[in-house]
Amino acid sequence: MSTTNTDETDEERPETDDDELIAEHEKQLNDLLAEVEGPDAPEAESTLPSLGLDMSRRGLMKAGAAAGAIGTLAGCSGIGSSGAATDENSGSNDVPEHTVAPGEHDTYYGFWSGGHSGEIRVMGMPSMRELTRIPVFNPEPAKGYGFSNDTSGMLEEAGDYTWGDSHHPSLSETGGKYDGEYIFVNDKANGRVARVNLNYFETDAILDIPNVQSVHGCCIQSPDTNYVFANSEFRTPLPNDGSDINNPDEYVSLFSAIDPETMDVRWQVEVDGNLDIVDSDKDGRWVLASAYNDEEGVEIEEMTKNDRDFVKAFDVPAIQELVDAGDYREKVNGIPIVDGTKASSHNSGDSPVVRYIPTPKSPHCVEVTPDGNYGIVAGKLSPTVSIIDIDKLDTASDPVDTIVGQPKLGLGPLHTTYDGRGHGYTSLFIDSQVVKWDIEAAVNAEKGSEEPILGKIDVHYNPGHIQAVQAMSSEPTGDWLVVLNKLSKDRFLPVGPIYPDNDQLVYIGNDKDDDSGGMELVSDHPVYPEPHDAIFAHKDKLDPARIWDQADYEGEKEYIGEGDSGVERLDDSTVDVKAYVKRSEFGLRDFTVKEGDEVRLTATNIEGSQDIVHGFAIPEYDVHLALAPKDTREATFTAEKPGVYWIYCTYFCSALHLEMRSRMIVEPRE
Ligand code: RUQ
Ligand code: CUA
Repeated sequence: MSTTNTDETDEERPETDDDELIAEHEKQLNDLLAEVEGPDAPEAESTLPSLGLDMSRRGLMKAGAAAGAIGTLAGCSGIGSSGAATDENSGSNDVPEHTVAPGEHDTYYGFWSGGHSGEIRVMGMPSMRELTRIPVFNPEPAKGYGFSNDTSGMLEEAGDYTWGDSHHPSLSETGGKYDGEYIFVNDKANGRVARVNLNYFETDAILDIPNVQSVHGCCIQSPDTNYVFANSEFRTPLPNDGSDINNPDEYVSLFSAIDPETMDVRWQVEVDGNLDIVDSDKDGRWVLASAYNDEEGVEIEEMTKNDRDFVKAFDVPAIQELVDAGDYREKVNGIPIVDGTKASSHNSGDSPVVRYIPTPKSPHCVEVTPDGNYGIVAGKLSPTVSIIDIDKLDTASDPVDTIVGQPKLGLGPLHTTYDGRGHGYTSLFIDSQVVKWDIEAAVNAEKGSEEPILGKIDVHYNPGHIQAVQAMSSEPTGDWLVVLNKLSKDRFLPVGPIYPDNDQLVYIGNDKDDDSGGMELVSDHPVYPEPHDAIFAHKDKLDPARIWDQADYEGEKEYIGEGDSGVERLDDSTVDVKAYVKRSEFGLRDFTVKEGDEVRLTATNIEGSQDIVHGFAIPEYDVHLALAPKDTREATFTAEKPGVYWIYCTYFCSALHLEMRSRMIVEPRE
């Protein structure tokens, strides 16, 4: 539909002071507009005050299409050759600055799941500058993650995998608003959910969910984060212990409710079909899960056979009541399993605890609108999205009646996000476009109508997730949106056969009656595979610590102050080593242990100045602690090899950083 992109999309409009040339172009454009629209044509809706140029995209498109004049325009010296004024993506005068000047801060935090790089990436928005990374499912040396006893112990207890596939980050909420406390994110690969503490920007818990294999959908319960929900995508035998292996009919998908404080599973619900993505309503009652394999097939042809799959709507308080009353089928691995299948007695009466809503076809995501009125299910193999009226989940006698709209948006709809002004923005994977549409218009239109479409833009290429700022909360800001494109093809310098993905920033603050509906693509950002999804919060929603507060680990780890360094032999084969760390010294200039000793090292960075981090690295022992100010970490290892091992600091902390050294001496045992 639209042709809004060129290869120069991320270039800034160059300033020009050639007023004469501009005036001439302005005249040409106005002449064209007059020719196309007649003398009564309305004033073009956007102006270019800095250039004194009255030119709208719509005007251009119309002029171009009707008069075949795009070529003429592009041929104009100055405009076409500069790639500026005819560049439709940066052609708006009223897109706010998206670059951030040196020393200035971004307005928003963006948290990207890292996909199979297993992490969370933190970006500033709208600059899209990467601020940091938070390792979650993978050991990561820069932050000493997986190298200190607490972090390596956490990874070991969570299955001891060395990788994960982080998919759907959810910010914790209080009263429907992001409270800046936690991010929860799932591991699609190993069926886990992790919690990231946003005071320290550090993963503080990982739950390996029993009875499930792959967790795809993950969300918090709005409005107060009383649960975290996780959908198992791959159907497996229950328990998966060798029984029913050749009996796919007996495989199940489970909906898990997790306690966000203890990070334990409270209960699981078995359903028919599978479970894909999940989102919560805004009132703490219904949770909607999409599904694409109600055929319960194990091969692709089987999985895509039917024209409909069932969205499952879970009545969470009702399920919790069943569990509290002991009204569940059995416990497997200690977890109460509630029967949520279609044939379950809990689903037979007027108030089913799981409603099965048929939607076309192998649908992908479900995202609830910020006002909590609708759950929008993208059709994936159908060009439609289905609008589920959440109030009707309680009242409709036939689940089909909960679907109150089904606009036809384009090919391969995957995800939808919101601006809080009544618009949906849906990614179209196959069309490589974003479509903007009017939600209430879609409710009022015939099913299958294209009327609700307000505009489309091309994106590059094959978008998956799409997220606008704070769109998952009740407070969308309606200004920026990011499209996470799976392919980048020709957009960047080639870097070998594994290409970066392409995250594109789009401004959505202008609602315009043009081909794009006012959407403006403003920048491209190559990203390391595969940022899967993202969530954004205003910077005022977070208040991260600048240095550690030792009270936060008191009782768990010892703070090693300036006078506390030393070596203590506990028994013949165990040695305690304690060292403070500061610029530019380790509290122990050296220490001696015996071959075969278990060394229990505790180190504290006693500095109070922010941003002075020290590393505690012991070559050949795989020891690396990253010590932020006032932080303490422990590492336990066996001193297997006699010799001298230099200890050094990995963070460049002072002019004497290279000299900041110590020695571990391992004496041969007689
Ligand atoms: S799902 S690309 Cu893994 Cu988030 Cu839709
Ligand atoms: Cu401490 Cu470098």
